[in-house]
Amino acid sequence: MSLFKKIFSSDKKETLDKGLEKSKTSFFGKLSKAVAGKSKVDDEVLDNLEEVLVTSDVGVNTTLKIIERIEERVSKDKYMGTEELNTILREEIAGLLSETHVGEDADFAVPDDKKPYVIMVVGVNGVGKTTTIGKLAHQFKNKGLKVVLGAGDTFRAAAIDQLQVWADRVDIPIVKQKMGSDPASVAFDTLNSAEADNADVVLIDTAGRLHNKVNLMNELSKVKRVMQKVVPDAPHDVLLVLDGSTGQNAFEQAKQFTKATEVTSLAVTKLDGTAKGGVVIGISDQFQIPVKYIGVGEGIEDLQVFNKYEFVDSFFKL
Ligand SMILES: Nc1nc2c(ncn2[C@@H]2O[C@H](COP(=O)(O)OP(=O)(O)O)[C@@H](O)[C@H]2O)c(=O)[nH]1
Ligand SMILES: [Mg+2]
Repeated sequence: MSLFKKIFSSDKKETLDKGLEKSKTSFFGKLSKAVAGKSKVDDEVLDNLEEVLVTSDVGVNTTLKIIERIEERVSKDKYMGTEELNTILREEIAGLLSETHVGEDADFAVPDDKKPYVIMVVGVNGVGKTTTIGKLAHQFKNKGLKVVLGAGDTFRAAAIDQLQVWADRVDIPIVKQKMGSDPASVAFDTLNSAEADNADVVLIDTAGRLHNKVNLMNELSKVKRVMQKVVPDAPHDVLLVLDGSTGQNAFEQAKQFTKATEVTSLAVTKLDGTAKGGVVIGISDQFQIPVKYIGVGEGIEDLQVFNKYEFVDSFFKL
């Protein structure tokens, strides 16, 4: 418990609690019903718990894993009461979650031995890529980092304009070309400009066309290859953005993108608009890719570094 205390900054906790309001009220309501009138964890409680986890979009595989672990603990500790179930469930879920930042460093940061540090942001249309880039740029800038944006979603004019709006808002440079131009060429220009300006972080937006896996794969590989002409080990991070409110669909997208390119981290957005925040638990367990950021609103401050303790704590708080 003291660990929890240490890593929580109270401001951030408040926004996280608020952002996850829907998820946690729903999860808690269901969990309370699952154990109502029961004094000990028996098969019926476990069945109900299974249903709660599945309907919170934790996913079938991860749910079964959690249930198995709880069963194991129940069989060792024959008279486990329902009030202990909460604590144990929490422990098991926290144990499942992979995470990138631990403890005091749970903050927006990039390794300082890579300059510029290149983040390529991928994901299907509408999941929140551009918004997440804007919010991230804002956080990095606040940390004193020099940030450059690359408008690599050249598919729609509106996509370029939208990134421009964020660049103006955060007051940082953007590199762009006309609609329909080659995304790899935009990425190339962006990296050159970042090197010339001695920038610390580059965020590259991409188009999210998933209609054809081979096309997607080719396009992303080309963007990578061309970037490597400027920065040989770029991209340092391929951040896949998933819309947390789409539940099982987010799992499907994660499956497709991890097949098309090497995804190194995840951002799960729109957790404020869903009662199904459990998707974060299932996705990090199933894909073994760390969830780095979570989006809890449309505003510039509504992005958080994902921290499993805070998340689980928020999820389980009434
Ligand atoms: N409620 C909420 N809306 C979000 C969040 N992230 C993005 N959005 C909204 O989702 C919509 C699509 O976002 P956009 O960044 O354009 O997605 P893109 O097509 O992947 O670039 C916009 O209306 C955003 O304001 C979030 O965390 N919460
Ligand atoms: Mg976009």
